[in-house]
Amino acid sequence: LVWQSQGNYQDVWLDISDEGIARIAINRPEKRNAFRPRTVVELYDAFSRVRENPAIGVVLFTGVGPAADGGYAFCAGGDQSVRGDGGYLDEEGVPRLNVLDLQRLIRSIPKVVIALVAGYAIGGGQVLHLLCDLSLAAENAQFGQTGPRVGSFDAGFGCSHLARVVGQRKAREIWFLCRRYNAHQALAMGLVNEVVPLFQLQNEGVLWAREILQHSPTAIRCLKAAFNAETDGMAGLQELAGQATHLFYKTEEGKEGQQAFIEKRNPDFSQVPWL
Ligand code: 2NE
Repeated sequence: LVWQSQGNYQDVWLDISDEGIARIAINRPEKRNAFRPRTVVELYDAFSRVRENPAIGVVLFTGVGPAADGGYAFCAGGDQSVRGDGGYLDEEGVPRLNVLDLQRLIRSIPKVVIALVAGYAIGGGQVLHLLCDLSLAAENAQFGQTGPRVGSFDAGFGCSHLARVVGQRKAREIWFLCRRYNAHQALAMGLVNEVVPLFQLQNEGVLWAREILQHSPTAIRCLKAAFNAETDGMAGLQELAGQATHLFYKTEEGKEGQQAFIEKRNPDFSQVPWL
């Protein structure tokens, strides 16, 4: 697999492969890949670039590591050292952490996002991993919430989607007790799809991606939208509806409507059966 680096980021790596796979990594290993506002802006930009690239079908989302002290992390959540009055402060001193926008982008991007978790996925980092379509954990992965301990919480997808993935009892345990869970515990509760040795994590992600990439892009895109539609209310239905409109535009029937407008004539749908 040949990777080509893209973007001019400080906190993030974006690599595009020649096989339809992108890799996005948080690059703050000395902070266990905790995100600050800049990190979120850059992640949003990287995911948006990938969204616009029709050659890419699968995104591997991970954290750079190990750090100089040998520690691994997918992401340790919000960077507590930049938390000020009203939230996480950006370089202008404004609380501007658009991580909820990023969560929605990961959910709505019409490609498969696979989290590759080595080390810690804690707090907002655990939520980001949760919102990926699939999650592969290295043997050293550790998951958990700390919000009630550090004065924070995610009452959005971080609760509702977690409860859908692991069940109400386990989700409440995770948030109320703030314990840590190892990779095998995470597998047992359905939080991850598979546990693999650390050295094999990226390879495994590439194997899963290659398998997905053999399948129909339209089917995968519509299925992802369908899974979201079931849980995301009107916004979820909107995504699925967008896929339906996209398919309709490709039909003779859809094209006739547009062509008739351009040619300033009445559309002729007489050949279209009322199935
Ligand atoms: C992640 C964890 C368990 C790792 O522990 P360990 O022992 O392996 O490493 P250590 O020494 O704690 O951390 C290494 C360096 O990373 C920094 C640490 O401060 C340390 O830096 P130095 O002291 O060496 O300079 N670091 C790690 N996590 C950080 C963070 N989140 N912010 C800033 N610096 C961080 C352990 O480090 C840990 O428990 N981290 C904190 C996890 C946490 O509480 N995250 C925030 C949850 S709230 C949240 O993410 C959130 C939300 O609830 C709602 C909306 C948005 C965000």
